[in-house]
Formats: sequence, structure tokens, C-alpha cells
Amino acid sequence: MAVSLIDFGIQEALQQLGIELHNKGTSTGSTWYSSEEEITSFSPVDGKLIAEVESTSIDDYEKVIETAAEAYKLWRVQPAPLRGDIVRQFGEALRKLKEPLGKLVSYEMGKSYQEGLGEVQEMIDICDFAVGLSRQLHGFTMHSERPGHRMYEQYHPLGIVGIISAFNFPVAVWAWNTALAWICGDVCVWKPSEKTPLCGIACQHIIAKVLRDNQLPEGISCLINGNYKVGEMMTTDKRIPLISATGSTRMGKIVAATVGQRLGKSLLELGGNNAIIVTPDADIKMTVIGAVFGAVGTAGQRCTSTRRLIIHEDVYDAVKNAVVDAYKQLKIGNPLDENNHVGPLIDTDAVNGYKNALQKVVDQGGNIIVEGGVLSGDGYESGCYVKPAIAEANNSFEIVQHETFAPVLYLLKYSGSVENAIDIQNGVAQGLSSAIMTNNLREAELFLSHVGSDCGIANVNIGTSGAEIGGAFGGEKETGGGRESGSDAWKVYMRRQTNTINYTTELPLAQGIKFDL
Ligand code: UN1
Repeated sequence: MAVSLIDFGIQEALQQLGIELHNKGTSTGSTWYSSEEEITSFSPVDGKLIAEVESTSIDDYEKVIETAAEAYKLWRVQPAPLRGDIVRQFGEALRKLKEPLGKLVSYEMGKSYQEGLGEVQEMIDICDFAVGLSRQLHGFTMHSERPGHRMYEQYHPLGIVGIISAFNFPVAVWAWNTALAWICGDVCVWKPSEKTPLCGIACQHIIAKVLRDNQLPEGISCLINGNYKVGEMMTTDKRIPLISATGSTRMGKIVAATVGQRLGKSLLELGGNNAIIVTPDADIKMTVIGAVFGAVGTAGQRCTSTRRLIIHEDVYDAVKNAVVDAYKQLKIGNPLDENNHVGPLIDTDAVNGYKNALQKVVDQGGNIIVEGGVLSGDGYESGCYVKPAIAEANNSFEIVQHETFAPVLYLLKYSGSVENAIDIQNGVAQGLSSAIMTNNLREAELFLSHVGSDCGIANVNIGTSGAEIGGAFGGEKETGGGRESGSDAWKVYMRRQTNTINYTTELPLAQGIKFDL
């Protein structure tokens, strides 16, 4: 049965968000400019064409940057707590629109409605976090080696921050960046994924109203649309001191090289190849929940998705059987229907990537224990619904080393001590998220120590996905090294300045240098 938009309240949600399907509006801040080229968005839920959005032309892009630069002059002189108040109001607007926006995320991206709501909650959480931070933004003071001198450091805004985000978190990752950048005094230009442009337009409507209500220019938040060519306009643009990019490692390498070429800053949040280590002391019931949600949540399309389970040989069969049993309970289908656990992949290209991975794991000597496959027929007309699959494999397989954005879980066996499992866990190019399931304090602490997990995120007795916004989010190695969201991630959105003030009538030089005139 095809999805009925009315049954799932999509039409109503769009109305509440003030947008329409087949949105013809174009690019950005203060005015909606128009151009020739269009990008189209198909819902993976029912395969329908749901948006045609005009792509930003070079001329439009220039207007956008001018609009943003103009807005920056006004924004940077607002006191930070006042900027925080705007972010507070944005958070309030999101609270009111949580359900319709969560629904749109679910419909355009394909994640479950619950996860769509969770994503909007992450936006609200980062707004709250940023509001508090707007009264902090503190630097250090230090003692000068010279008498009668004072030294301190302070943080100033950067200017225009460019945000390039991915389809899998079509709204939250923008908010992580933008809420912090705004309180720091920056203005933002956002290029959402060309696979989820309607989510971008919905967010733009929400913030534009907040800015309008406060007589502030919409240029504080600009939206541009398009494919990598529009991204390239941003990465090569010297007027954008910081580019924050989320996506594949392949994309990140191009962004880093281009931004690095002009000595700009980049904040990269790229691919993961996340593992859960299951030791003989693990609580198997907890392991199953963490592993299954990690592997099939968002249909395996989170950068934090669990891709590898590294299981000790003593508990291998017990864990394997429990996970396989849990997979039998999974319901796959329309993500707006809350009875389903797993929604579709984003598009048929992703389905091909999934099929390819399953073929490769067999070719490379793996053993499929939960069969995959593409679903067809009633309710699966989009061709994007796939069965979560499990394969017994080896960490050295080329396909296991690769991040496949789909629900494919690899089981890897280890023997001996936990160090062996940590070696396997670290034995990939990526370094985003990791977890250990154990009740053994020694194993847990070793895993968290400097000789333990080499990832940006390391958890004990929870899965690899579902991080809270309060911690810094990001990873090492080919994950790109960037940190977004909580902790002191705000510092990347500001420039640091060291100030030395002499309040005497002498001018002594540092390092005791004598220079008498
Ligand atoms: C992403 O997949 O790009 O930790 C972000 C998580 C979410 C964010 C994921 N809070 O799974």
C-alpha cells in the first residue's frame, strides 16, 4: 500500500512549517533568488518527487555572500548574550515545530519518525547549550614576565561560516554548527545535502521568522542549494574563513585540500567504521540492544552506526545467536508508521552500495548469517527498502575496512585478552566512535586509556551511536579530526587573540632584551 500523506499528517506538517511540496523557492537570505538549474528531491519512503528546488547560480552566490557580509557587520556588534537570546527564541520555535519538522525529516530522509523527533531534539538541545555559552566564551589570563603588564586572551568572531551538511542528519548537524557560530558572532551560509533540500528550506523558514520578529537581517542565516559545484564555490571562497563539512571521507579530502590551499580553516566530520567490543564479561541483553540499534537505526546511515561487532570467542555463539534472534523481530517499512523499526535507504544508489557490499563480503570469504535483500511490492514501491544483514567476516577484508552506509553488520571473533580486540577495533582507517560491553573494570579502563580506543568517541556499556550534544562530537584519522557540538567545540568558530597591556611608564622588552636609545 502506497504511503498516504494524509494518513501520516505530512500535508499538515508542511502547512505548519509554512512550506509546500514541490517548493519552487530558491536559494537564500533576505530574498529568494532564482536560477535556471533545479535539484529534485524524491522521498525514499514512497518514491514520490517531493521538491524541486532551484540550484544557486554563481550570480546568486555572490549576492548571498554580500548579504551575509553585510549582516555580519551588524551581528558581530550585538553583545553575545543578546545573540544567545535569538538562539533561545530559535530553540523555542523548534520546540513548537518539533513534530512537523520531525515528520518532514522522516519523510524526506527516510529515518523513523522517532529518530526524526530525536534529531529535532538535538537541535533544541544545542540551542539551550549555546544560550548558556553565550555568557561564557572565555579565554585565559596569564601572568606577564614584565612588571606592570597584564596578559590575557580573548575570542573574536570569524565572519562567515560555511556549512556543508549531509543527508543523514538533514537538520541537526546544521544546528550544531549554526547555534554555536551565531552566539560566537558569526553569520552562516548553509548548503544542505542536495538529497534533502526541503528540510533546509523548512529550517530557513523557522530562523527567518525569528530574525524578522527581532528586526534582524535574514543574512545572519543564509541557505544555498545545489551539488558539489555549489560546495566548491564555498570552499574556494576566501571570504569564508571556516568551512564545516560533514560527509564522506572522499568528500572531506577534497574540501580539506581546497580550503587548505587558501589557508582557510576546515572542520571535518567524516566517515566512521565503528565497532563494539564484546568481552566475556559483557551483559548480553544490553549488548543486543546497543548493537542492533547501532546497526539498523537510521538504516545504518549514521556516521556513528555500528558496523563491526568484535566478540570474544567464549561468548561468540551466545552473542551471535542473540543478535540474529533480535534481527528476526525487526519490522521494515514506512518510517512514519511507528510499528516499523527500519525505514528505507536514502536512494537507489545507496541500495546498490548495499548490494555491492554483500556481494563483496561473500567474494572476500565472509559468511552471511542474516540474509539481506531489496524488498519489493506493497509499501516498498520506492525500491529503497532493504533487509538488515549480518555477515561473519575478517577485519582484513577490504569491504570491512570500508564504510558502507547501509545496515550491514560484520561479526569478527577475537581470542585472548582485550588488547587483541582493541587492535582489531583500531585496525581501520577511520576513528569516529567505539564501544566496549563489559562489566570488567580493568578491560573498560584499558579501552578508555591512551593505549585503548583511538576514536574520538569511546563508550562503555552503550552502543556507538546516539551521542549527546554536551560532549565534543567528531573523530580521528580519516574521520577528519574536527569536533562539533558540545564541550569547547565553540572555539573553532572564533579567532583567538593574545593581548598584552603595559600600564607603566617604562617599556621593558620580553626575554630581557636590552635596547637603549
Ligand atoms: C551523524 O551521523 O552524522 O551520535 C551524526 C549520533 C547522533 C549524531 C550522528 N547524535 O548518532
